[in-house]
Amino acid sequence: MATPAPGTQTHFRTCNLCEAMCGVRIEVAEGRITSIRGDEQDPFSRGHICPKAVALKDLHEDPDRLRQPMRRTASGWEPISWEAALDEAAGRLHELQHTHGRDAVATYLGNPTVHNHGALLFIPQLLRTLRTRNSYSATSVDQLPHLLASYLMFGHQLLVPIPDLDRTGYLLALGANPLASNGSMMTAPDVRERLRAIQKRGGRVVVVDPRRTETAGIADEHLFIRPGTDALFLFALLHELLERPRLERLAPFTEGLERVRELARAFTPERASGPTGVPAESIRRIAREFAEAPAGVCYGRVGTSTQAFGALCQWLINVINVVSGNLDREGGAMFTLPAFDLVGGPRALSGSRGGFARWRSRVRQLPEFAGELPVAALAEEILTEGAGQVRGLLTFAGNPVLSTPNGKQLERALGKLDFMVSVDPYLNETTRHAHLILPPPSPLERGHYDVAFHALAIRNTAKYAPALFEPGPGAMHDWRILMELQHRVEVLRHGRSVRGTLKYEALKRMGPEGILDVGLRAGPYGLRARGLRKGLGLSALRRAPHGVDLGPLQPCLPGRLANKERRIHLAPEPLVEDVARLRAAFPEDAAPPAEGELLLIGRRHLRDNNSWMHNVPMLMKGKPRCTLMMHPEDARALGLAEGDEAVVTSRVGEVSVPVSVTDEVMRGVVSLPHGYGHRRGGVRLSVAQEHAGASLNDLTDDQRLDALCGNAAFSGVPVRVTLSSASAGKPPARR
Ligand SMILES: Nc1nc2c(c(=O)[nH]1)N[C@H]1C(S)=C(S)[C@@H](COP(=O)(O)OP(=O)(O)OC[C@H]3O[C@@H](n4cnc5c(=O)[nH]c(N)nc54)[C@H](O)[C@@H]3O)O[C@H]1N2
Ligand SMILES: Nc1nc2c(c(=O)[nH]1)N[C@H]1C(S)=C(S)[C@@H](COP(=O)(O)OP(=O)(O)OC[C@H]3O[C@@H](n4cnc5c(=O)[nH]c(N)nc54)[C@H](O)[C@@H]3O)O[C@H]1N2
Ligand code: SF4
Ligand SMILES: [Mo]
Repeated sequence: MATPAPGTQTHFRTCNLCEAMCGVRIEVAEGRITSIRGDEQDPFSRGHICPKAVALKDLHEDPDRLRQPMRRTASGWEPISWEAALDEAAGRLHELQHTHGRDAVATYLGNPTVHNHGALLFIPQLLRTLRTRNSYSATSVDQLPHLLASYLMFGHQLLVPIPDLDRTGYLLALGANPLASNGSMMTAPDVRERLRAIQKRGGRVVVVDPRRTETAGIADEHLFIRPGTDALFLFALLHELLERPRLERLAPFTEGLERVRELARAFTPERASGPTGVPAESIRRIAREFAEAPAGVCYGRVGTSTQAFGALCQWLINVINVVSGNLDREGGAMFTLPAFDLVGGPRALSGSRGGFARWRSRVRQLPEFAGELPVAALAEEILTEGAGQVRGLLTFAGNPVLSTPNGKQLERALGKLDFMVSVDPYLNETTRHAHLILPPPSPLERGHYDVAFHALAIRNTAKYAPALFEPGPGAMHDWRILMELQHRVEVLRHGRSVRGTLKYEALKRMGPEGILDVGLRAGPYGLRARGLRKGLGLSALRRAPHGVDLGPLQPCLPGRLANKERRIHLAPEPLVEDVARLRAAFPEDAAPPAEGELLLIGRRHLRDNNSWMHNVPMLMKGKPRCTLMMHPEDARALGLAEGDEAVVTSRVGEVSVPVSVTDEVMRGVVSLPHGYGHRRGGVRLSVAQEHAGASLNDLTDDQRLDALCGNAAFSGVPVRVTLSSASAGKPPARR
């Protein structure tokens, strides 16, 4: 390791940009970052980082990043004071709720919320105060099916089984591309090396994906699957595994095996093979290999979640892990025991267990989950008049115009709101519709602890990093913004009270670090486990700047099951009932897919991060990434060649993008990344606008959902593709 130059300070942190929790080593000289590297002493990430880590510097220094509250006026955006901004925001939200009822104000929480312990710990109070049924988040364009399956089967939405990657002998991965995403609901820094290690141990990695992804590229086997048909594949696999179920130690506390057996009976590999495109022999062989592996794990992520049968997929994946004896066993799918425990900790610090369909959305009757409605309903709740119509919106760390289905419609809806406030560091496609933008400081100006991702990691670890820089004099942290809004609304509603003031002052003094400390001390490695002096708290973490390793995941069932009866429910009623919908969607005598029909899927690139990191120049170098991948035979049939501009049309919209011809995607499937589409007026993202691309979510459909839980069904949107008039007429070679 090179010795830093004199005057240089070295800081150790966790990168907060994706779920991998890589340790970074940041050198600072004279207040400026001079280098960002992997922290080789981090016991979990062992020095690994990806190209996005260096963006921590660019984000911190980005001149487009807002540094004070902004107010939209007839003549443009004007800076205003925090006091005035918070008063106005709280005042308008309160007024709308007072006049039109609680549900007139909606909230939307985006992905970075989960990477920010201050936000995570302070959001619940604001939501409890607003108490609107119109509460939305990125959950319903992402992992809602996982949470629903965990809630129904294990009693807690956050009791999510995690692949025990470092000890497994067989990884069957569906709809996940961890080599690009760095792993999701499977925090595993340096996932490439960890997958290689499975192979070195003599194990196998099998990838099921409509695209031969980067992960498929290093796997032992890749199977193409038609988008949206994974539930059939999984049922067929289950059908085979049920010939010799091995529940072993799970048997005494597992219910519903017979019910599952009845349901799976009809789903033979032959039945699945037509619609999925996976040969029946392959399904049988994989079932055999999986059953015979010393320990194996089936894992499905975004591709199996954001589809019409997403909840069935996540349920079936859990069932497969149970009946093969792989749940809660080394090398299988295991549960974490994080230091800040949202599942088994004290109630005041716990995440909600969940809750399903206790109410429904006003317009389309979509079900609630854990207090939230599916975000695909947000636009219609704003646009449809009547009692309970949404008139005000708070967005927090989200860009739903680019990240939720039918973004164009949502954009139209945002323009109709009486009031909108966004807590966000950027003036982007969503926040430009706000009346007020309240920007937090950069991530390097706050402490960091991964409350969420330690709970989803393949190993129990804990790590805290203090702020690297002091926030500027006029800065206000996310948690503080949330708290100030909450307090102001409370005071407007009920007047000042001694109790309210004391609570406000106490929380302000504690801050997120104070709550974190209490949560750690109350947690499984805290006071109870190790006593006052040795118990893990914030001070112990401060003394361990590279993080603390708490060991591999441990079997913990039935004790950790969170339902009253402490049982695994293999056949929860809502999921069992939904199987009829699967049967109806794929009748046995179904006609083969129509010639010329193309199904659109998404993709992620290592250098992107959803919609919000396209303003980092370094990450945008090289060939444009927002291209439509298309199989050579489909391209030929449509008269399209590499680089042609194609017009892609779906039920809801149309975009124009360059074609990239590749047999990486299966025939009949086209792929476009999400998070692009920055060429909209009024945004302040100078670099992103030069690499604007088109938004995938101008094509995805707010009416295509997983009908059971309302999660967006992004996978397999039917589209038409034609040569754009701009490209037509030019010979392919020179187009
Ligand atoms: N078609 C299609 N659509 C998808 C997906 C897909 O695979 N296909 N993926 C979906 C998934 S998995 C997700 S999670 C969603 C993400 O959806 P969103 O969360 O709505 O979108 P992001 O692009 O992550 O936007 C994050 C926003 O947070 C802001 N931000 C960044 N850091 C902070 C911070 O510290 N504090 C605050 N207050 N704001 C911050 C950024 O400026 C940006 O505006 O997109 C979904 N959309
Ligand atoms: N570089 C980068 N990293 C990220 C993000 C990012 O935007 N960029 N986003 C972060 C977020 S918010 C999340 S949630 C995670 C997501 O992490 P992953 O789930 O690993 O994300 P993807 O790379 O989108 O992988 C989804 C895969 O599903 C495939 N797929 C699409 N439809 C289907 C289908 O019907 N069936 C099957 N079997 N496969 C299908 C796609 O081809 C794709 O390869 O990544 C996180 N990490
Ligand atoms: S993999 Fe994720 S956590 Fe690691 S450096 Fe890259 S963005 Fe950061
Ligand atoms: Mo996500």
